[in-house]
Amino acid sequence: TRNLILVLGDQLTPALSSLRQGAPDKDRVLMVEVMEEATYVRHHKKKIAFLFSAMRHFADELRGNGWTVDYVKIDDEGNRGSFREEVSRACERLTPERLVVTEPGEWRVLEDMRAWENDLAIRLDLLTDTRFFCSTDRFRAWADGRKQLRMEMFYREMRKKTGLLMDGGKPEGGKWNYDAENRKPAAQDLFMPEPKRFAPDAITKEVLKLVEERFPEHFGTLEPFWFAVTRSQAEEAFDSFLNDALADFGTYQDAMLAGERFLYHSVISAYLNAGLLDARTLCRKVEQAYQDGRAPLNAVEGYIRQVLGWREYVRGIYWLKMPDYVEENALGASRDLPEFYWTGKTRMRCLSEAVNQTIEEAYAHHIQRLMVTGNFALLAGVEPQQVHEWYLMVYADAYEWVELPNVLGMSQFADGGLLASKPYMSGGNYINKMSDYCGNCHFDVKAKTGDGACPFNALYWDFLARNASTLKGNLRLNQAYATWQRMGGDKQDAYRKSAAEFLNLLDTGQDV
Ligand code: FAD
Ligand code: DLZ
Ligand code: SF4
Repeated sequence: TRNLILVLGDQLTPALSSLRQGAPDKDRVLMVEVMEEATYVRHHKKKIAFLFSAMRHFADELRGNGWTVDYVKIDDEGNRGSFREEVSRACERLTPERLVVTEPGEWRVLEDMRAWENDLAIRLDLLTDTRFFCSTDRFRAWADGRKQLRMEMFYREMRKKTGLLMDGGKPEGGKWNYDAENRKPAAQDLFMPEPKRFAPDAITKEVLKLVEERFPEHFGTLEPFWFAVTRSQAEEAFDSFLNDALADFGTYQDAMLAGERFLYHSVISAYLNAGLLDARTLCRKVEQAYQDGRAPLNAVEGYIRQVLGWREYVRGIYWLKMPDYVEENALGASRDLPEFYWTGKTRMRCLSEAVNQTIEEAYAHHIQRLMVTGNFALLAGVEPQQVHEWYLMVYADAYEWVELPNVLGMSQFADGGLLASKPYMSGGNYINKMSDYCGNCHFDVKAKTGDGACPFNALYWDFLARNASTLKGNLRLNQAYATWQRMGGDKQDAYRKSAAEFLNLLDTGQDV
C-alpha cells in the first residue's frame, strides 16, 4: 500500500481532503469502530447507532467508487479499541508509506495523532478539513489583533467572501440581519412540518442490535430509530425541510411548543457534522429557495447565518482557545448537575419537555438547549464542565468543536464573555412568552417567590446578586442591576431566600 487514509466517523464524505488527494488504485482506506470513541463520554445510544450505521454505509459508498476499504467493526476479533492502536495494527498489516488523515474535530484526538509519527514510527500527513468555509488558520488571522471577537463581524466577512446573499457589495435586502422579525411564538398547528424519517435497513438493524447489547448503560432510548444514515437519505431530509419548513424557519426560530419537538427546524446537524451533508451545498440551496421566491429573506438569512456564521465561528473559537478553554469557569460555578438532566423527572414542565425529548430523540432545538436546559444550569450555578459533558453525551450532533463553545461560552458564560457579550439568561417570563409550557406546569410563572413560584424567577435574581462582582461592570446588564437595586431589601431578601430554598432541594437530591 502506498498511502493509508484514515477516515474518522465524522468525516463521511468522498469530498474529504484526504480522499481527494488519494487514488483508489494505489491507496487504501481505513475506518474503525473503536470503544475509546464510543465511550470517552457515554454517548446517547442513538448517536452511536447513527454513526456506526452511517460509517458502514459510507464504507460501501467508497467501495462503490472503487476504493479498497479496511473496515474494522466494534466486535471484530483483534480490534484493539482505539484510533492509535488500530492504526498501529493496520500499519503492521499493510506497511504503508504514509498515513494520511484530514484533521480531526476534537483537540483530544489531534493531540494524540501528533504523537503517532514518533510513537508508531510512521509518516503522517495531516490535511486541512476543507469542508468548512473558514480554515482554522484563516480564523486565527481574522481574530489576531482584535480587541473583541463578535460573531456578527465574522459573519459579514464570510458573506462577502462567499457572496452568499450579497447584492454586489451590499447585503441582500439592505440589512445583514433580520433577527428582529424572528422572535414570534408559534401556535399548535395541524400542518406542522415533520422531519423526514427513514426505516432501518439491514445494516442499521444489525447496528441497533449491537448497540443495545454493547452499550446498555448509555443515555437515551435507541428505538424508534429513524435517522438518515446515507448521503442520499440525508439530502432527501434536507430537501423536505426546504419544501416544508424553511419559509417559516426564521419567524418561529425561537419558539417552543409542548409535544412539538422539531417545529420549523431543519434537524440536519447530525448529518452535517458527520459529513453526510455539505455546508456549501446547504447554503446555496437555501439561497436558491429565496431567489425562486419559495422562502422569505428573514428565513434564508437566518438559516445561512446559523451555518455560515455561528457554526464556523464557534469552530474558530474552539481551535483558537483550546486546550485551556475546556477548563474555564469565569463565574466559579460548582454545583453538581441535577439528577433530572438524566431522567427528565421534574415538575418544571419546560425542563421535563426538553430532557424527555432529548432522551427519546437525541435532539432538542436551539432555544431549548440555550434557554431551557442551558439557562437553568447557568442560573443554578452548575459546574460548566459537567454541563459540557452532558451536552456532548446527549445530542446526536455533538462533537467538542461545536458543542464546547456553545455550552461553555454561549450558554454558561464560563469564558467570561469571549463568545457572548452577556449571559443568555432569563426568568420564567421569557419561556412563557416563547412557549406554551407554563400553562400546564406545576409552578406558577407569574408568582415571583415562595412555594409554587416558577423557580426561574428567583434563580434569575439570585444569579445576578450572587455574581455581581463579576457581572456588574457589564454594560448590557446595567438595566437588570438597576432594577435589582430599586427593588429594595425586602424584595431582594425574598428572592434570595426563595432561591436558596430551591437550590437546597437540588443539593439534597429532593424532587423538584
Ligand atoms: P436548525 O435550527 O435548523 O439550524 C440549522 C443549522 O445551523 C444547524 O443544523 C447547525 O448546523 C447550524 N447551527 C445553528 N445554530 C448553531 C450554533 N449555535 N452553533 C453551531 N451551529 C449552529 N450544534 C451542534 O451541531 N452540535 C452541538 O453539540 C451543539 N450543542 C449546542 C449546545 C448549546 C447549549 C446550544 C445553545 C447550542 C448548541 N448547538 C449545537 C447549536 C444548535 O442548537 C444546533 O446546531 C441545532 O439545534 C441543531 O438542530 P437543527 O439541525 O434542527 O438546526
Ligand atoms: C462519536 C464517535 C463514536 C461514537 N464512535 C466512533 C468510532 O467508533 N469510530 C470513529 O472513527 N469515530 C467515532 N466517533 C466520532 C469520533 O469521536 C470523532 O471523529 C472524533 O471525536 C473527532 O471529531
Ligand atoms: Fe418552566 Fe417556570 Fe414555565 Fe414551569 S412556569 S414551564 S418552570 S418557565
